[in-house]
Amino acid sequence: MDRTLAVEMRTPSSPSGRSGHGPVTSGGDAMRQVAEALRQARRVLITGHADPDGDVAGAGSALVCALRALGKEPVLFNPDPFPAGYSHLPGADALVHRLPPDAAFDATVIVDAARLDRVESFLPRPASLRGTVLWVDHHARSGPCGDIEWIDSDAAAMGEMLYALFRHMGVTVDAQIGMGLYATLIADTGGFRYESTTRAALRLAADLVELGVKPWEVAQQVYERQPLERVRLLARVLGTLRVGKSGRFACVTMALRDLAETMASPSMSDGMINHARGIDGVEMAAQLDEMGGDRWRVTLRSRGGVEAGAVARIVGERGHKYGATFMLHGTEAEIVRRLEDAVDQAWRGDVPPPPADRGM
Ligand SMILES: [Mn+2]
Repeated sequence: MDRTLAVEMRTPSSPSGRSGHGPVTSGGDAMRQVAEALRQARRVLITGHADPDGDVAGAGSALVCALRALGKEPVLFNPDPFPAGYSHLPGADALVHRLPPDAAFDATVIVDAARLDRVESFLPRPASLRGTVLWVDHHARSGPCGDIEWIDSDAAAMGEMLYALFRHMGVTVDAQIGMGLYATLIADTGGFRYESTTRAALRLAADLVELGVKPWEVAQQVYERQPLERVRLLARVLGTLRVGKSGRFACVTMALRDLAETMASPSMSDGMINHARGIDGVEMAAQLDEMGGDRWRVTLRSRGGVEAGAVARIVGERGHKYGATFMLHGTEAEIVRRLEDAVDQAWRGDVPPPPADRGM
């Protein structure tokens, strides 16, 4: 597979704010530089985007286990809990939601974060406490994010990158480490269903099974240990299902009182929108989350025929091919109508061009 390994030049505005090592040029050595920085480190902070998904959780689990095996002192941090299905992975019990104000690290590994502003607010301050900042991601990034930036946009999940890293570092990938890696694959390929289910992802899954990972064991943890509150919330959210006249648009709503009355947390609604998208004939699903006042967070999920980004542009927002998330103001009925009209408009191909300066 044609891999793009990008290493960006350090700039004075890099997140650690240090200017210790020389400029890094582009080439295939990003992973080796991450490995070298980890080799030299003792205390390593591991984090990812807030409101973590299974990719962040699985990567955190695997990194904790691998770094412990190397005799390091990893600290796994996120301001928010891991999703319930991913909280029982090996090493995930080490997750902390608070760092001592003076906690200092030799290196900070940031995984799957896509944008620096998704993590910067909770990284240790001053930046010198972070040590060398290692940015490991499969999302394109904008602007400098780390002292060493390793981006592989072909990787289906963090697990693919970490498996290569661990092997390069001579870590024996056992079933413990493998479970976290496998969990990232499940998370980001939707259980080996999405377009991201590449040959490389399936090959890695097979390798991990050979190393002792039990797919049914991981799948049970991820899919079959749901909190009762989540299933109660699902029942309420699905009860709001509406399908547009054309049959191409389906929408569900999560009201604040649904959360209050089921005692569920907002992140538990993750994935519910897929029930709406999964209806035969539906091209675009939306979930409206009530935020209070007249604010609603809109999540769009497409099956690919109508791009979520196109629908987002019609309502003045932005998004990707398969998904978009943005805020809208209005009544629930107004927003549903607006989105339904936008989906029909996008279906006809009547879409404003993307802004030139925004590569999505
Ligand atoms: Mn990911």
